[in-house]
Amino acid sequence: MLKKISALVLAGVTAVALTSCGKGESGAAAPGGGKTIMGFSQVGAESGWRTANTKSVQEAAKAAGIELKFSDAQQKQENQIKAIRSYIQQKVDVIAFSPVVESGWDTVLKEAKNANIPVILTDRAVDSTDKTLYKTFLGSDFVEEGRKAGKWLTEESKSEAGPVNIVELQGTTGSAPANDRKAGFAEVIGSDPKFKVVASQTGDFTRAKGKEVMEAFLKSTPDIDVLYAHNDDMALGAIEAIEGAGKVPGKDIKIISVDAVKDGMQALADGKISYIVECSPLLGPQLMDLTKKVLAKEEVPARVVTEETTFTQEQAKKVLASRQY
Ligand code: GZL
Repeated sequence: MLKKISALVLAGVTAVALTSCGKGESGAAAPGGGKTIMGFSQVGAESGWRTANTKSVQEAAKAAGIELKFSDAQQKQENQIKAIRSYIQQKVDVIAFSPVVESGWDTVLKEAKNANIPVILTDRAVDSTDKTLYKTFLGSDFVEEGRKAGKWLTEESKSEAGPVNIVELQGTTGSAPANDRKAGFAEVIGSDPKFKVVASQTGDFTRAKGKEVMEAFLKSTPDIDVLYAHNDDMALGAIEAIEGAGKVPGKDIKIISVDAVKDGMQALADGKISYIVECSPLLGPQLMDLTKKVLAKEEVPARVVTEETTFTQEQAKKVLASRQY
């Protein structure tokens, strides 16, 4: 009899140990019964890039055996903060998110830290000076993406005396990609006075807003030579506006874009876009690898930069069929 009771007690202790192994320091049983649970707050579904990024995260979580609690913030910071607080309440094992804008995160990240829940930044950065508020930041170097765009234009325009009139469709106001892609591009073209950014406004990373703002640029700004769009969706919207104004995109107005999503690469292959700087959304597998290391208390780099390239029209024609997104 005694043997039977001790076996049951042992089994009970083992079960509790197994369920609690899915929760960090606090040892509380993981609601998922032992599986690692990630709370993920996504920016929204504003672009082809975002859709591909969401797919990558969801598929990678499944492949890694990580239970994903996913929320779409519809590009609103307050929705992301609510989602993060909800994940803290649910005592998830780890929180990952792509901050829609750079500022305003310290309070909620301190709440996650106080709850012993590690946070991983993916895609976009925050401007918090307290680097202990998150374990690592996985994503592209947006300043470098802007520099690549500027370097291509500088080379492309080297035989032109100028002025080269540029309009710029910025990403979401206050977001890291908008701030940094603008800065990197300006850093490169700023050394040559022939380049004039004659108009610059946010198109919020969406096709519809990109079209609307480009229509306004075409009405108010004579002699546009170049459009620099911070993402393909805004570039594709601008193409509709340019064609609606009776001009030829890629010829009358050269277009430089960022992302290299399928529709953007098709427009590049068709000659409507002139050059695309790649920004890979396929961050899911690396995010899950980093998550496992963080939960195993292994050292992870403070910054993991995504590897990515650039595409000319000729290169786009060659790779279009094999693109993953
Ligand atoms: C960049 C990402 C940006 C994309 C846009 O990493 O945050 O947001 O460039 C997307 O297409 O909307």
